[in-house]
Amino acid sequence: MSYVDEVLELVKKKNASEPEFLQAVTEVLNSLRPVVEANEELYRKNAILERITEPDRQIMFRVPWVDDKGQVQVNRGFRVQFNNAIGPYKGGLRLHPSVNLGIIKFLGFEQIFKNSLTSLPIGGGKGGSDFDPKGKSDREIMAFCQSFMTELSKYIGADVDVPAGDIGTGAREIGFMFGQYKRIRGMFEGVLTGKGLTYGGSLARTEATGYGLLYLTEELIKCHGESMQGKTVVVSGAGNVAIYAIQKAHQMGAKCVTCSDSTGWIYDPEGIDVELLKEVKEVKRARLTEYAAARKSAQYHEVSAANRSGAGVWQIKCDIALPCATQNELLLEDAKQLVANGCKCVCEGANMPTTIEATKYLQQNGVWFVGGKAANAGGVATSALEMSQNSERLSWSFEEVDAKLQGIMVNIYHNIDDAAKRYGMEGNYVAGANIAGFEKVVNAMLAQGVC
Ligand code: NDP
Ligand code: 2IT
Repeated sequence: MSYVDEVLELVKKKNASEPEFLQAVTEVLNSLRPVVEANEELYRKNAILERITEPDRQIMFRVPWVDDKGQVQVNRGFRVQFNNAIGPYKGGLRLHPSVNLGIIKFLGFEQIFKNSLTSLPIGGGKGGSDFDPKGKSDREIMAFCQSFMTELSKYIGADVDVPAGDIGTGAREIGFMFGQYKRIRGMFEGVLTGKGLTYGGSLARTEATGYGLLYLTEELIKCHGESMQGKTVVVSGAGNVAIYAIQKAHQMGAKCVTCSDSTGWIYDPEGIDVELLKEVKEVKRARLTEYAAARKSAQYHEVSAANRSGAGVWQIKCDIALPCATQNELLLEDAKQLVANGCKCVCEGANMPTTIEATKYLQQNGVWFVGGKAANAGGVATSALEMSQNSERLSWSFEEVDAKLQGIMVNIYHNIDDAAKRYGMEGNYVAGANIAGFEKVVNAMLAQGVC
């Protein structure tokens, strides 16, 4: 049996109850086959694949907090520190009722390769909780965040592990967590990124994931002789990544006609009104029904058993599709619909939004497909720029950070393109990203001995 197959068997046996983690490992290891075959003896002897698929540590803890009625609530907190071969653990905190250990492990595993691709010195980690921020008062959010950080603070630090935002964790939550870290540890340091601008946050971090997604997408289609001007784009999600992806796409002359949340989706043939979307989602924290109510051209579709969340947006004819909500939201049937409608390009703003079968179908049908590890790396890259600014106790201008972000994303596109070509898989950007991300981490692991 090949080394890849042996380790895949082992990982399946050891993590049988974690489907998302197994999906992420299967996708990565399968695409690494040519690299592993070329170095089989060395990697086997050093158990590289066994080590890279086993987190350094997995921390799980109780998060008790008191709700507005005086009732004690208990959630489960997680931090998975996956690999720090090339830098301190780095990755977001997800607050969503679906969170479990397997989901945090899949995200932490992906983060190793994504962070490596940024070319910046950051290792892979992820955390979060099954806490649901929806419908909670600001006081309840603060109570949860303070309790969560009371435990998490024991395991993180500016040179150890630097968490950030993800689904359900934005500037408000990072602020509450930062305040609690400061109280407990008695120090002001860059232990979290995505901070507010008055206390060490970086300009352009809020926009970075969505903007970065578009910088990479633009480079990709430019290298295929096309431009963003006049392109029709469908986007899923209506959160941090989706909002700034839509904004940048519009700045580039494209038109985004959809967005979605967990209860419905919008088709707006005149183009999504980003300012209205920001008001509904960032300020009011409301549902997309409010967007539809305020805009004549918008058609709202409620999610139902027959119309799963996000699915509707893939039915709309487009040139480019950008899934920006959550994992496994673009299935094989959606991929077929996109191809039938003439979609040329899919770039993932979310982490693993496209299933393995859907990815294969898109690639086999000539769609330029870039996975989240490369396409959404602009968020964590800008987090690393925030860490640099914190270390030198300076803040850079918006233009400076944005220009660095753009340079990083263009560079990522060319690195993954080159890596795919080096192994005879031209145009397979999934393999290219996994190979380019893996090579740097493995070199560092080999240099550091058995650890
Ligand atoms: P937000 O919480 O800001 O927004 C998430 C959006 O997706 C919301 O519109 C939400 O709907 C929708 N959504 C979330 N979960 C589900 C679900 N299970 N079913 C249907 N819809 C859902 O998160 P982000 O925009 O930050 O994150 C989106 C994706 O991008 C995630 O995969 C995340 O891991 C990834 N990512 C985020 C980065 C960042 O910097 N923030 C960086 C790189 C990747 P609703 O409004 O109803 O909650
Ligand atoms: O998935 C991701 O890359 C993020 N949620 C951002 C992580 C970070 O540390 O900025």
